Amino acid sequence: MKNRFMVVSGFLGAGKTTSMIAFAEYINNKGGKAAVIANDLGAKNIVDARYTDKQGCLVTEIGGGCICYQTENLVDKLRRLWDTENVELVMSDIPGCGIGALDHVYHKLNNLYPGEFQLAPFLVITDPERLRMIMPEKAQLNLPKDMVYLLNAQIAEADAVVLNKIDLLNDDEINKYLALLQSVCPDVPVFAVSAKEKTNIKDVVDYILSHETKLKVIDIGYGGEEFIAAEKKMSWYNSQFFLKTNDGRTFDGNEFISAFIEAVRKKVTENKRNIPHLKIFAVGQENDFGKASLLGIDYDIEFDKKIEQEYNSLRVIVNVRAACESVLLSKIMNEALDEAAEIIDVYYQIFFTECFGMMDEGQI
Ligand SMILES: Nc1nc2c(ncn2[C@@H]2O[C@H](COP(=O)(O)OP(=O)(O)O)[C@@H](O)[C@H]2O)c(=O)[nH]1
Ligand SMILES: [Mg+2]
Repeated sequence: MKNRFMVVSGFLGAGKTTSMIAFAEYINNKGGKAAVIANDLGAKNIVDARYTDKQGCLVTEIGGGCICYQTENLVDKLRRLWDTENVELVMSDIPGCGIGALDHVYHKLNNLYPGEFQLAPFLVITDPERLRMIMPEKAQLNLPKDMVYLLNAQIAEADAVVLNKIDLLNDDEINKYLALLQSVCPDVPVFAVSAKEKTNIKDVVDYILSHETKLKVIDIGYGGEEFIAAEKKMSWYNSQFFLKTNDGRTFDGNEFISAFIEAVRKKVTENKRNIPHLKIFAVGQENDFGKASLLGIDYDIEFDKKIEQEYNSLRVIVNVRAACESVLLSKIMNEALDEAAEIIDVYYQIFFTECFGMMDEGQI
């Protein structure tokens, strides 16, 4: 049996990580074994990798850039997973504003390592809320209009498309979105799932385990004007810090997370920018942890898990993908951390922080 590998693409917050966890769980429960690669542009401290691990999935982290540009590293990790862990499917996401992995991962693997990999259908996860940007109503979601190019280009690469988050939709809405996706990509199957509630996961898994990519050759305008316009708007911020009280008193980490996100939201809104995805992971003792997401300034904070206990110290990891210049984003994040720490009455020590624009000068 050849080694099966699948790329999972899709916009920031569409549910790539949640879907990969659901697929892996389904395969593992049936007595198989699946692994997830959490790929990110940040150097380290990837919330998705920590969260996937806490959900009981075998996970490997590939940081420091898209897997599009680390083929040898990717192949090395894949071989190791197959040799030492004997997995039947490895899935990797790509950073959520990324496009081009059909060429830069699938075609490259196929050309450079002929016969070694069985490439499962190139899967694209879509989020109904963001799809509204490309629906006839062309919803304005406070995201730069350049982002529409990314959404369309991502879908164009798909061998199969997943409409995720159907738990948030009624039947009419589901049909409306399915019709839209089918019209945008008429030759590929479209699945409707809820990765969160694990609805229809079997259908997708059965399909990806029994089909291969078509290795389409398409021009999605990679590197072109629209691509640059969209990528230029994006910045990444990652940090890891430690919170502590002065007097040993305990505090509620969930309150800190909320205060921090609200401070970020306020400042991003004032500056007329947006944050398509902010993730916070807080590590308590033993298996206690908290994880929250914000999918834009107009949405509620989503706690995927709340921290169960109060602590007098807490380690926190923050990942932000913003439609904002990196210098401004960095300032906003620093000020928001100060404000939240003051509200909860804790002090903080930062161990790691990075902030960069996708196209910043001087980046290595
Ligand atoms: N309601 C709902 N929320 C979901 C679903 N899948 C993911 N989410 C939420 O959407 C947010 C982003 O999901 P994530 O998997 O991190 O997206 P990614 O950026 O594409 O990897 C998280 O808060 C998830 O809990 C779903 O099927 N239904
Ligand atoms: Mg993710």
